[in-house]
Amino acid sequence: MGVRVGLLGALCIGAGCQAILGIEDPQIAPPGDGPIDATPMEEIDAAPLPDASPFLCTASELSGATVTSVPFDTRTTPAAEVSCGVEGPSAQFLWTPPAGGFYVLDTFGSLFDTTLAVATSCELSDELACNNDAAGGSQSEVVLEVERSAPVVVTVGGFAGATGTGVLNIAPVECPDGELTGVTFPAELSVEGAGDDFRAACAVGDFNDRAFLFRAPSAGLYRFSARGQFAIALSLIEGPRCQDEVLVCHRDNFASEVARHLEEGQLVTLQVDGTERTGLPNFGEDFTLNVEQVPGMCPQADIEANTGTATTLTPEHLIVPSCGKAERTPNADGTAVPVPTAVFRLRMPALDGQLFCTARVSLDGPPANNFLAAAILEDGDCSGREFECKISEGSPEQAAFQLVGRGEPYDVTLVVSDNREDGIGGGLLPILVELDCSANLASSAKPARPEQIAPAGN
Ligand SMILES: [Ca+2]
Ligand SMILES: [Ca+2]
Ligand SMILES: [Ca+2]
Repeated sequence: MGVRVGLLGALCIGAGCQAILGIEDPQIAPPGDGPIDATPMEEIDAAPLPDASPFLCTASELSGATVTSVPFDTRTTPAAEVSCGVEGPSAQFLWTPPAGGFYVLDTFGSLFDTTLAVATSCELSDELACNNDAAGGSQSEVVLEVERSAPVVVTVGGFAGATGTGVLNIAPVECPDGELTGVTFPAELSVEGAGDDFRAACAVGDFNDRAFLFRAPSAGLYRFSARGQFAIALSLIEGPRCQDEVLVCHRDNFASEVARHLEEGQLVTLQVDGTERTGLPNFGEDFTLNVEQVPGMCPQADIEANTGTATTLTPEHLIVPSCGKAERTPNADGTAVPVPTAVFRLRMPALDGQLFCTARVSLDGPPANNFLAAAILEDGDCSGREFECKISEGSPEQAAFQLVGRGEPYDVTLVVSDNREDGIGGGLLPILVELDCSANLASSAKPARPEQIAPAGN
C-alpha cells in the first residue's frame, strides 16, 4: 500500500493530484505565475540583516566576487520553502553583494527543472524575488537590486520536488550603465567614447551608444526626447536591463521621442544609439536629452465596439507612433514644433480567437498623401509596448488594424499623429476613429447552435 502511494506521489505532478493523493493545497504555482513578474520592478527592503548568525537555514557563504558561478547538488540537501514552487530539497547560499546595483541571478546550465528565490533571511516572508521558469526553459532567473554588503539568501530548488545538479550564476547588470536620477533636464550628453555596445531595436548600422536607467518618481505620462548632432534611435525598455522587452523604439534624422505612462517607482531603460541619417552625414556625437512628465489625460477618449468618433488631432502632444515624426518645421524661422496627436482607448469586446474587429483611423476629408501615422499599443492606459505602426494611405485615406479576439474583453491604446512634412496648409487634421466589429460581433453573439458553429465547407 505504502509503495503504491509513494509511486503515485512520484508520478503525480500538478493540482489535479490533490484529490488523488488526498492532500490539501500543495501550493504548486503554475510555471511563470510566481511573483517574479512584479518583483524586479520593486524596490527591495534593504534593511540590513542583524548579522549572519540568525540564519537558521544551511546557507553556505559565497565569495564576494562580482561575478560568480557555483555548482550545487540538491539530491541530498534539506528542504526549503519558496513562493514559486513546492517545499523541497534545496541548496542555499549566503551572498553578500560586493557592490550595490542590479544583478542577474540564474540557474542556466542546470540539469533539472529549478526554482530560484532570493530573500533577506531564511524566512519565506522575507523573500524579495522568486522565479521558476525563465527564457522559455525550465531554468530560473531573477533580476533585482541589492545594496552593497547587505547579505541575501539565495535558494535554488527543484520545481515540484525535482532534484539534481546545477549551477548558480550571479553577475551584475552591465547595460544600462548610467542612471537618470538626479539629472537636470535638458541634459547635454555625448556618445563620444561611449562604445558601440548594442544596436537599439530600430537602429541601422553600428554607432556608439549609451543606456540609462530611469525610475519614475510618480505615476504619469513620461516623454523622453533626444536631439543630436547625429541621427538617434531612442529605445524605451520595460525593466532595468537592456535585454528586457522593448516598449517602443523611435528614430528620426533630427528629433527622436518616446513616451509612456509609468507607475510610481517603475524602472525603465532608455537606450540612445546612433543610426544612419537619411540623406545627410552625422556630424558629431553630442546630444541633448530631455525627460519630462506630460500633463493631460492619456488616453483622451474611449471607443467602444461598433462606434466611432470624429475629432481633430489636437496641439496637445502626447505619444508619437514609432513610424511617425516627433516634430515638423512649419515656420520660416525654422522653429520646429511638436506634431499634433490624439490618443484613444479601444475597448475590444469578448470574441473568440477566430474573430476580430477592425480599428480604423481615416482622414475625415479629401484623400491626401500619408497625412496620418497610427499605432496600437498593448493595454488601454498608454503604458504598453507598441504592436504595429502604420502610415495612412488609399482612398479614403486610412490606417487600419485587425484586433483579434481573446475570449474576453481587453483594451488597447490607439495613438495617432499628424504625419505631414510641414504645417503648410495648416489647421488641425479632422479624423474619424472607428472600432468596427460589425461582421464578427453579430455572429459571436448568436446562440451557439451546432449548425452555426460548423465552419462553412466542412
Ligand atoms: Ca523551473
Ligand atoms: Ca550601437
Ligand atoms: Ca555604449
